[in-house]
Amino acid sequence: MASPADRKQEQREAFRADDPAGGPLTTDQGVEVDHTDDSLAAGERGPTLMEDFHFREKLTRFDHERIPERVVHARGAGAYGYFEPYESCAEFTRAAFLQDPAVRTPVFVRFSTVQGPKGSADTVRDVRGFATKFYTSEGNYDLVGNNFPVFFIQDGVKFPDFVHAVKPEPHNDIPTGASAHDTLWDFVSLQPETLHAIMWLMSDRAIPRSYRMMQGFGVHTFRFVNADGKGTFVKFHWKPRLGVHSLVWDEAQECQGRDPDFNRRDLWDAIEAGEYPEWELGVQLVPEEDEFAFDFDLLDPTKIIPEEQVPVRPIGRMVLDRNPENFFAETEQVAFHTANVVPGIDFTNDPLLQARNFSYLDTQLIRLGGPNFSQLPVNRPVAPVRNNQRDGYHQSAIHSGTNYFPNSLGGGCPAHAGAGGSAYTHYAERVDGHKIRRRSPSFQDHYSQPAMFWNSMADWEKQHIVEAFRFELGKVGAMTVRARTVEHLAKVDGELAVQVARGVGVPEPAAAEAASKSASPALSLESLRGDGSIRTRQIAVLVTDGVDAEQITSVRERLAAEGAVVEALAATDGTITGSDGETYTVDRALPTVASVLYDAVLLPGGPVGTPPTAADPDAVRFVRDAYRHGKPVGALGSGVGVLSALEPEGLRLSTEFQRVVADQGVVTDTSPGPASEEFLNAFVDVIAAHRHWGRGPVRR
Ligand code: HDE
Repeated sequence: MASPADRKQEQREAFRADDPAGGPLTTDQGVEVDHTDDSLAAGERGPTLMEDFHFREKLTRFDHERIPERVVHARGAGAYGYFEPYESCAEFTRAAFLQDPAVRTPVFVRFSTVQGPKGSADTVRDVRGFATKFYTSEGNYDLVGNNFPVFFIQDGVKFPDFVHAVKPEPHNDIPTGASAHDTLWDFVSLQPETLHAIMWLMSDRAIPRSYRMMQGFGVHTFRFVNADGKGTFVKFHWKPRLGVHSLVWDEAQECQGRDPDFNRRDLWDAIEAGEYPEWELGVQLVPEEDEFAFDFDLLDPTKIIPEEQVPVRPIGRMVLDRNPENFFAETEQVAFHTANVVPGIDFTNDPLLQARNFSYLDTQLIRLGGPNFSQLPVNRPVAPVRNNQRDGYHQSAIHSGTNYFPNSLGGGCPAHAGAGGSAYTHYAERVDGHKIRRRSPSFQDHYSQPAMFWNSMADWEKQHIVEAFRFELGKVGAMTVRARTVEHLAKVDGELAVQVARGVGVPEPAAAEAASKSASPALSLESLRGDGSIRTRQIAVLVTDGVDAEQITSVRERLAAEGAVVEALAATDGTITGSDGETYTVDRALPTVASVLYDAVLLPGGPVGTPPTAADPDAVRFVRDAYRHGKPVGALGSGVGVLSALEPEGLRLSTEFQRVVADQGVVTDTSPGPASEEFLNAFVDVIAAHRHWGRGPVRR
């Protein structure tokens, strides 16, 4: 098999084959074009001539540049990388890419939002797609997952209904990228199987800080099959090394305007900077004998297996280390399909999975314009392809020889691989039953797991969920829909329902017990801090002329050593003059950025008694927003004055020299000069914690 480096090179060449750099402009037929600034006309002011084949070709090609966007998951960002297993998984699966820690399998991953069109904003409240194509030696394996472990419906026949309901409303195509509208909530209120995924959607998981900081889940129960043909149920989990972190709703909304590309820019920039995102692949394994050992059905995609019940076993890691060369060729044309499996990985009878196994190939036939899309470089397996499938739109292979089987004229090729060897063998599950159109009774409990999710949340997470329900239902015009949804919430948890009812003006339901008292601590963001590092966090340092240069340098050096990205922001671009008389480069002008684009802010001081940035309304707003969004704030020397001017309620600030105070994620030290070790340690700690909840208001 080609090494990842060879594969990279091969893919690059595949793209460049038609695009040799350096030569003159040509037509698609390779005829050189003298220039492309004027069309051929009959005289200087005369009509354009049909004869101008270059003009016609150029316009025609342009007119046909667009292909249909994905019917869901239209907006995405992708990257290449590799996967390597920690050890052989032969006991459970014969999949070749899960056997040898020395073998790296190339991957392409596409992250996406679901509801919005290709040009919508990144930070909407939505599920995120997390689809991985493994180019294994045995053929392509696609793990087409999401950042939620459960889905909204149990049977794929309802998928068009669900998607119609969540997509913009049909009469006016509003809202873009948002779930806060009548048709979605009408559907939800009539379809309680959606409730578990809805709880996730209302949680902070639906507004990730970064694609690099979210989990991925295969959702369905799949099946591993080992070389002896023994099956084991398996659920797939991706865990990000940097931990799981989210935005707060207010900033997510502001981000939609400040930087609609917030998540994909973050992915791109990190990879360009050599900060390769990394996830651990984990599996929950359930022996076949235990199929009925749970109080839910393993085939029901609206259920999780709590990690406390079946621990997640880490089996390998994935690193994304290369951005695509061309968005359209790779990220847009990549075609995932749940039915792309390799020997050792098989399906279960999850009805949602079975539907997906039909839908993905079907959608690609129209989206990519015919059956030959697997020849596109991003989709092409590294394993050899030999079969009698022929022709069709956009065929780029030149097949020779016979095209049928059996044949003798072609030497009997391609021959059958034969059972038992390296060929894919479908798991010999026994199936029998009557044809019925009815949901299994084992799929009927729609409230226990949403309740478990709710019970597992920290207080601040519960608060955010209540606020999200209030926002979403508050946007729903039909009061009957609001009320019906709250009635369902009452069956999940009485307190949740009461809190939501109060916010959206519907009758409070009678107090009810939680549908389940169980909790799974692994579901809370509190338990998903990752490696606890501050790598790639974006830290803004607000500077102005006269700023204490020693302070900036000491903080910059330490944060950079920890892997954070530090940017100096000033009222205008160019340079500022520090207290030492030296000039320092400004990274960005404040009016071009906003606090929502950073993870933390530092306010250095100036000459004693002068809060240098206090006079700049952009700087004051920046700090106020960072504070309101729970972000770490550091202030040194007279910089502390900017913070105290905001009169933060109940917050303790440093008031005397040489005294570091850390309170609610705000670290202050009024001392002039370089930041002390104590200050730096405390500032790094509060950045690592990401957000700090429960702060009181600040002066507006
Ligand atoms: Fe998808 N889904 N889906 N889906 N899905 C598509 O395929 C579908 C479901 C997911 O980055 C489509 O190529 C059905 C669950 C991702 O290119 C389409 C059902 C999960 C992506 C389709 C589901 C997903 C898609 C649209 C219910 C998480 C983006 C374009 C039976 C486990 C992949 C395309 C990418 C894309 C169908 C439910 C994840 C129409 C019928 C559950 C990440 O084929």
